[in-house]
This record gives sequence, C-alpha cells and structure tokens, in this order.
Amino acid sequence: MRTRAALAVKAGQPLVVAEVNLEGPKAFEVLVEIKATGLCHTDEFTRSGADPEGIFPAILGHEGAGVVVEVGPGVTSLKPGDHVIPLYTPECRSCEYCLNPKTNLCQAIRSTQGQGLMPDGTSRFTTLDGDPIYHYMGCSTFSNYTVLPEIALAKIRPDAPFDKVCYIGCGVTTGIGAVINTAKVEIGSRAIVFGLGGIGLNVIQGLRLAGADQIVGVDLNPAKKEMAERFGMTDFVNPSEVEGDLVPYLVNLTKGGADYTFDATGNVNVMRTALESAHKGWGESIIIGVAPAGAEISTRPFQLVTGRSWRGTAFGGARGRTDVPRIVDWYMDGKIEIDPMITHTMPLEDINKGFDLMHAGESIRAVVEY
Ligand code: NAD
Ligand code: AHE
Ligand code: ZN
Repeated sequence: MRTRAALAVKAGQPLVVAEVNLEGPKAFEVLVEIKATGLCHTDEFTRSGADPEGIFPAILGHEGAGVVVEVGPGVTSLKPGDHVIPLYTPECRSCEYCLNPKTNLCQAIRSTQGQGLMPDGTSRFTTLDGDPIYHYMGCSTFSNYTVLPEIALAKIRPDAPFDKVCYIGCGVTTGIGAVINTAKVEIGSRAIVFGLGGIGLNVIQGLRLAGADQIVGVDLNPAKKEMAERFGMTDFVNPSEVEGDLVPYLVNLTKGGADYTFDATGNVNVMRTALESAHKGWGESIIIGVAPAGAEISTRPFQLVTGRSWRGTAFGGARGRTDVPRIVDWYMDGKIEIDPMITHTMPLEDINKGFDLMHAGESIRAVVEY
C-alpha cells in the first residue's frame, strides 16, 4: 500500500512529507493506522544528527496511538479494530530481561530495532522509486500507516482519545514511571526536577501522585513555571538567576539535598548538578535525558562514596503491554492529567512547525493528527 509519511532524509534537515510504499505485515507483525503522534525531544535528537544510532533516510516518531488494520500470520493477541499504542520498549514476556523483575528492557528485538529494521532484518518502507527507508525505534509513528511487531503494541480501551493518549507512548509513561517504577519515591520526599518540558512535567505529576512534600523545578525558560506549578511544583529555580554555584543553592533549598533528583534535559553538565544536589548518604539521581553522541557524565567519585547514587531509566521502567493500558485507565479515570500539556496540534504537513515550537520553548507537546 501507499501511505503519507514525514521522511527524515538526512541528519539536520527538515522532515519531508511524502507518499511512501508500505509492505503488509509478515509473521508476528501488525499493520496499524496511526491516528495521532506526539513530537518528543528524542525525535529531534535523532533528526538533528546527535544520535549515534541515527540512520537515514528514516521515518521517525515513537509516541503514537492508532488502530489495528491487519495482522500477519501467528498474531494471537490483537485483531483488526483494536486500539493500540506502539512501544519502543517491547514486552515479549519470555526473554531473559522480561523474566527478570529488575528491568523493563526487553531485548527480544533490540538489535534489529537499532538498525532501523523489523525483526526479520528487512524494512517494510520504501520510497516510490523502491529505495529502502528505515524504521525508527521500532515505531515510525510519523507515518499514517506503519507495521510493528505484535510484542511492540499495547492494546488499550477503545474510548480513549487518540490525540491525548498518544502521549502515553513516551512522555507520560517516562516521567511518571521514572518516579514510581525507577526511583520508587516515598511519601514526604523532597525532589528536584531539571527540565520542565514534556518529560519533566510528567515527573512532577508523578511526584505529586507519590506524595512528595517538596518538588523543585529547574529550567532556564521562565515560561515553564506556570504549567509546572499547575502539576505540583512547589519551588521554581531559574539557574540564570542564581548567583554563584547552583549546587549549594539547591542543597540549601532542599534542607541538605534532595532525596531524589531527575534530569530531563539531556545536558551532561545538568546531570552532574543533579547528582551533586542529591542528599549526602542516600540521595538518588535519575537520568532520563538522552545526551548527544560523544557526551559523557563526570563527577568526583567522592560524590558516590558519600552515598549518592546515579541511575538511569528508559520508558520510565514500564513494561509496556502490561503498564500502558493501566496508565490509559488512570487518564480516563482522572487520576492523571494530559490535556493541558498538549499545547499544539497540527496536520502532518506542518510537522516541522512542531519542531520549531519545541526549539522556541513554546510548546510542551505538539501532536500531529492524521
Ligand atoms: P523538552 O524540549 O520538552 O524539554 C526540555 C526542557 O529542558 C526545556 O523546558 C528546556 O528549557 C529545559 N532545559 C534545557 N537545558 C536546560 C538547562 N541547562 N538547565 C535547565 N533546563 C534546561 O524535551 P522532552 O521531550 O521533555 O525531553 C527531555 C529529555 O528526555 C530529552 O533529552 C529526551 O531525549 C529525553 N527522553 C528520554 C526518555 C527515556 O526513556 N529515558 C524518554 C523521553 C525523552
Ligand atoms: N540511540 C541513543 C539512545 C536513545 C535512548 O536512550 N533512548 C531511550 C528512549 S528515549 C525516548 O524518547 C531508550 O529507550 N533507551 C534504551 C534503548 O535500548 O535504546 C544512543 O545514544 O545511542
Ligand atoms: Zn520519547
């Protein structure tokens, strides 16, 4: 079939909306009509050329929601008409990783996924001239129709609105999950969140759910303050307004350091500040942000010797097929909020405007509706 998609032709160039060829689902694969997709900063990271795994030409996008159109041979858990959210972290439920309760990082298809290919080592997308186009994070939600492995789809309730729950495909789950699954924040904790964008605001929302007493938000953009307060931030810090070193300022504000800190910027200098503003003896710093190729974190080992720990999280530690339908229920039951964070919607033709809004710091989430 043919489908409309936004193509990342070369690193650093705007996406090009075009018709492409899409082959139908093979064994254990599913054809999905994407109804809506969010624009996450990770899409921009790859588009820009900063991703060491970036491969072009590719169809980016990993924060979608849609409807099953056709299933390939052997698919048993989904049928045409089912509503689904694509999972860049699949859940096969049988690999060594899925069987270990300490991780959500199913590795069943990770190597081909990183090469922009389906698990059989081929791509379903080609240009109208027949040249190959790569998949992205196993999802490629910047295409109106896409093919995914069955293990990379969470079946969700049919009454959930696509244009909102697409955000659960990455940002919402990553932010809330970092608090609940990775840090396991206790009631009464003090926390600092660096970066109040599409991920950081969901960390704040997660901290409020977990019953944190103090939720400090740190961002260079003062326009992020209002929305963060709406989601539970208790104190705002703009580093450009702090005289001297930020670490002692934050340690003082949190009365000795935070129990938990979260980086949602992808900046390795911020990651260091996050680690060092965690409480001596027990503070944990969680890295969510994705840093450019070649960037490295550093700190004095003494920071760890004296009881701080550095951890990371992907997809908020969530096991997608199990956890995503539950998070959709939380949204539908009013336990979590999504709507105010979706600040802009647009047709696929305007997708580059969505990235412009992200760069300008004007959007939280821009969502493309097909
Ligand atoms: P975003 O662009 O919406 O938000 C980033 C925020 O960080 C912005 O508000 C920006 O003003 C702020 N910021 C930038 N530099 C800063 C600095 N030096 N100090 C303080 N604030 C600063 O991006 P997003 O979609 O929220 O993504 C955030 C990061 O999380 C990205 O690196 C993204 O790739 C990553 N991410 C990781 C996962 C995961 O599973 N680990 C999932 C999704 C996104
Ligand atoms: N390809 C990058 C790493 C990108 C990365 O860390 N991705 C996160 C999800 S970000 C979603 O917005 C992730 O899931 N990581 C685990 C994994 O297996 O990719 C690089 O640096 O090579
Ligand atoms: Zn993402």
